Parts: sequence; structure tokens; C-alpha cells
Amino acid sequence: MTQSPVKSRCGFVAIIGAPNAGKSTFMNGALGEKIAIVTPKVQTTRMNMRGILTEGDTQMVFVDTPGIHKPRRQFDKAMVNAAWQASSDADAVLLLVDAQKGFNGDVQRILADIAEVKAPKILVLNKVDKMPREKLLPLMGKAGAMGVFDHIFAISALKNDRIKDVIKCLKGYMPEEPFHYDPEDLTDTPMRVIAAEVTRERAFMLLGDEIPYSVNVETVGYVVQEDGSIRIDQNILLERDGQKKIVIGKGGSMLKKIGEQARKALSEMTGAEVHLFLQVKVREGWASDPHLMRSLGLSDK
Ligand SMILES: Nc1nc2c(ncn2[C@@H]2O[C@H](COP(=O)(O)OP(=O)(O)OP(=O)(O)O)[C@@H](O)[C@H]2O)c(=O)[nH]1
Ligand SMILES: [Mg+2]
Repeated sequence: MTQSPVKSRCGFVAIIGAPNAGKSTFMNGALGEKIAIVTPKVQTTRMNMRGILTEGDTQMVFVDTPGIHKPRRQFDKAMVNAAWQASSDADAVLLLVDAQKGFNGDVQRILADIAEVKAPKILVLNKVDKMPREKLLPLMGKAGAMGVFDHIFAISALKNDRIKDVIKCLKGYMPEEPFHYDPEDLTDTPMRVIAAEVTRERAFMLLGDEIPYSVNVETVGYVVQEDGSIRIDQNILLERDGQKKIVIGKGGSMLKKIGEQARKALSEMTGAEVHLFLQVKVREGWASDPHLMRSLGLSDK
């Protein structure tokens, strides 16, 4: 454990919400670095990912979670469980809500369950940059009347507007405890896992509507070479053979695009030259593989 000053504060903040509310964008904005992937599609985040913010004598460990939705597959169920697990372990819970969508069915379902969470609850109405003020005020009134939340904020995670106010509020809820992590650390997720996420983000962005949910990426090799460049070998796993030609594309064009974009992002992230090698494989039923779920920190129960 890292030495830290007496009276330091350290605690966990779970970021929960419906898919696409902007949870990962919020965490990246709070850290000032992108560690969690973000796409316009729902269910981008598949596992809990910790982001560590150390400011002065306070360390806040954010836990970005998968969007809470009505699960269909076993894999979805495990994702939703992971979000609730993070909430029950947290010192404070942020419920992110897309203010434009308001308290729709997805959010209502979360509200029904959130009462059981013991930690202080903070409502963050996000994406207010897309919202006229006259629509926001009634929403805030409605939220206040619920009597569920200790604080309510209206922010834009994308524009980094008022994230700081939320952080300031959270600091007060962090218990007096030694730091859990080195103050220099941003996350405890290994780089090879983040590298797989980056490629999955690119595949999510470039592929149509359905295929992304059948895609998983695993890093099978991550080697810093003598000249400082990094060689990364990854498998893109698909559920069915028929999906292969879509992911590879005409003459390999789609795979090339995914690879180029991922390589560029990884190179920016690591500050090193990256050599990325992608292989497309079919692994039927990867989404119900208990070994994979465990490796993502998802319980298959
Ligand atoms: N206009 C606007 N867009 C936002 C804001 N925050 C996030 N977004 C966009 O909303 C989309 C979803 O953002 P994510 O951060 O991936 O959302 P998420 O809640 O992590 O989604 P899942 O991981 O799928 O549950 C992306 O296209 C973001 O750019 C915001 O404050 N304003
Ligand atoms: Mg996310």
C-alpha cells in the first residue's frame, strides 16, 4: 500500500445510469485523460473500470460501469449486476441521466432499485448543452421532489462544464483513509486491456448497428520493443462465421480501417510508435463463456 499523509481521504464513487447517459465521458472528463471508451451507441462499456483522481490529500476512485438496461443475454445480465455491485461498494453513487431523455423507462427502472443503495446518491443531469434552460428547470424540480438525491447537478460532460462542481461535492463524502493507489496512477486496468477496448471502440464506430454487439477484442501480445515501439497483437472475436466478411470488408478494407484508427489512438495514448496486428476469429458463444466473463470481472451467476 502506498504511503500517504495522515488524514488523507480515499473512497469509491460509482458512476451508474442508463446506456449512453455519458458515464464514460464523465469519468474521462473528471480525470482529464481518456481511459474509458466512448461511442454514440448504447452498451459501449462492458465491465467496471476504475479511474483514479488524486487531488491534494484526497483520492477518489471512480468506477465507470456498464449501462443499466433490461438484460436479454446472460452477458447483459452480468453487465448490469456489475453496475449494481459497484454501487453497493461505493462511498457515493452518481446517477447520470441524459437530460434530453429525462426520466424515461430506463431511468425509472433504475430509480426503483436505487433506493436500496445505502451510499449518498447524487443525480447528474448530463448533456445540458443540448437542452434549453426552460426545459431543464422543471426536470430539476421533478428530481428534487423525488426526495432520493442528496445533491442534483446539471452538467455537460462532453464540454467539461461543471464536472469540477461535482468533484468538489464528492470530496466531502470520501472517508478518512490512506490512498489505495499511487497518486500517479490513472487506472488499475492493465494497458493490454485498455488496448483491446480501443480497438473495440473503433469497431463499434465503424461497423453498422448490430455487429458491434457480437464483437469482442482480446489482446494476445503486448510487447515494448528495444527501439521503444510497441507491438500489439489482438484477436477480434465474432459470434458467427457470416460476420467475418463484414468485419474484414471488401479486400480487407474494413479491417484495415479499424486497424489504422486503433493504431493511431493507441499511439497517441502511449506516446510511442505502435505496430498493431489484428486477426479476425470466430468464437461461437464467446458472450456466454464463463472464463471470458471472469476475465472482464463479470460474474456469470
Ligand atoms: N451533447 C453531449 N453529448 C454527450 C455528453 N456526454 C456524453 N455525450 C455523448 O453521448 C454518447 C454516449 O457517451 P458515453 O460516455 O459512451 O455514454 P455511457 O453512459 O458511458 O454509455 P454506455 O457505456 O453504453 O452505458 C457519446 O456520443 C458522447 O459523446 C454531453 O454532455 N453532451
Ligand atoms: Mg460507458
